[in-house]
Amino acid sequence: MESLIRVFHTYSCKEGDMYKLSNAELKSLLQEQLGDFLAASNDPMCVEKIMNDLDENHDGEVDFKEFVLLVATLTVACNDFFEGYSQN
Ligand SMILES: [Ca+2]
Ligand SMILES: [Ca+2]
Repeated sequence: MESLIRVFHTYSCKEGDMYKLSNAELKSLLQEQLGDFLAASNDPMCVEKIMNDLDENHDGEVDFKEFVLLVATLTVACNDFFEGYSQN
């Protein structure tokens, strides 16, 4: 859980609200942390879809609570990837 917070904050503090991921921040988080997953999904709209799905309160940004939902979803979809990631 702690490493999740660290990853989230690394990206969330780049611009705007320090505790929320903007579209651009989310995109670089996904591309840098989940590049293999996105490549495997073979869907150029993937990031936008994820963003829309995640932004529960429709403020255009993803807060930590919303981010945790993403991780839960992706963990189910891609369990092996996250098991490998957490060991690094
Ligand atoms: Ca931000
Ligand atoms: Ca939101």
